[in-house]
Amino acid sequence: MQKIIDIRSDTKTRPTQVMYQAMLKAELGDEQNNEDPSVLKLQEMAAKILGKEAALFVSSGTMGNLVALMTHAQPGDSAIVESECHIFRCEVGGISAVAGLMVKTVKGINGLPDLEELENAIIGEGRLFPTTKLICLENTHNSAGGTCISPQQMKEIRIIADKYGIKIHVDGARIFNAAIALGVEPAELAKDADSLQFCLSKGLACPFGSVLVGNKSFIEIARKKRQMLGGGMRQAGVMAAAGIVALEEMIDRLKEDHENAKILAEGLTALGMKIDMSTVQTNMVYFTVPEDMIEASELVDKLKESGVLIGPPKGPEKKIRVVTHKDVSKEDILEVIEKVKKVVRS
Ligand code: TLP
Repeated sequence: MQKIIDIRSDTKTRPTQVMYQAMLKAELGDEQNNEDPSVLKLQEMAAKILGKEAALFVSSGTMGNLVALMTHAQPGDSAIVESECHIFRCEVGGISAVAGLMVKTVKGINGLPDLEELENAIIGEGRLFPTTKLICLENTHNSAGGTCISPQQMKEIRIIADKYGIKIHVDGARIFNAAIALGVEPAELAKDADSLQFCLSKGLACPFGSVLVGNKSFIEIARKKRQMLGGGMRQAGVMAAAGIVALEEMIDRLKEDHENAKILAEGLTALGMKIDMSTVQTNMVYFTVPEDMIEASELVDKLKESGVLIGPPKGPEKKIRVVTHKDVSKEDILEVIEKVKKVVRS
């Protein structure tokens, strides 16, 4: 069988053997009744790592974000989001359709909203107004290239939020990538947020789940919102067990993914691909194929034939995303570069 190198996303990662063993042996209970010891342990660990009082295990990043939106704000309120963020672009409009929020978008640079524009977008109290109750940030920022928001930048946004009594939610699907890249504790990145969700199912290699963290009263309401969405679980410790392994063993190794992304970005640049290297901060590389080289979709198809799966070209620039993760080694990355070379030079 042909070897496949799948770098379309870090969501493609498979559980480790240690995870499978932990899942087999997990202590279980009725999660909806708060009786699953493995889920309780995962939540406790997650809250501690992110420096928050409490946590809630949820099925996905999308569910974690939606529950947070519904907990912080009421239908008819508004939320400010960076214009290219996942919540706005890739969560089926749940922010409006389910949470009932008006959305104001603010342009970002490397995923960080412009502070002046952010402040100008705030809608105050008033009988006629959809008052701004929430600012949503994304760290790392997926479509900006896996770019990081630093603790200092978080602080600057906190100052604006506090001036108007607004909450901050972080879509921290890849918050541990940000922490590793910035060389800070994950809690430093969560300190100025009221809530944060991170995904276990991306670079951390779990088959399932995200965790939402915040203070006790926030998590209490979030638990009820999760129930409303049908997200209350039963013997979810089977999945939480993998999450516990992820938090214990899978965070530090993310630096390998970042190193591999750099190698890949440099290799692709040397072949003539256009890459903004300033955005290659974590495990993602976005590149554009020069028009006179090969059609972007043809490159994707030809690589697929040779066993390399990369993201489809997107947008007017036909940008292609590749994401490094634990199931691709440095050797695999070098093989990818060689295969791209073969395609573009043939
Ligand atoms: N991102 C996925 C999907 O868009 C396909 C990917 O491959 O990158 N926030 C961010 C920043 C994300 O990147 C994602 C998923 C989510 C939230 C949603 O997480 P899930 O898929 O668990 O609902």
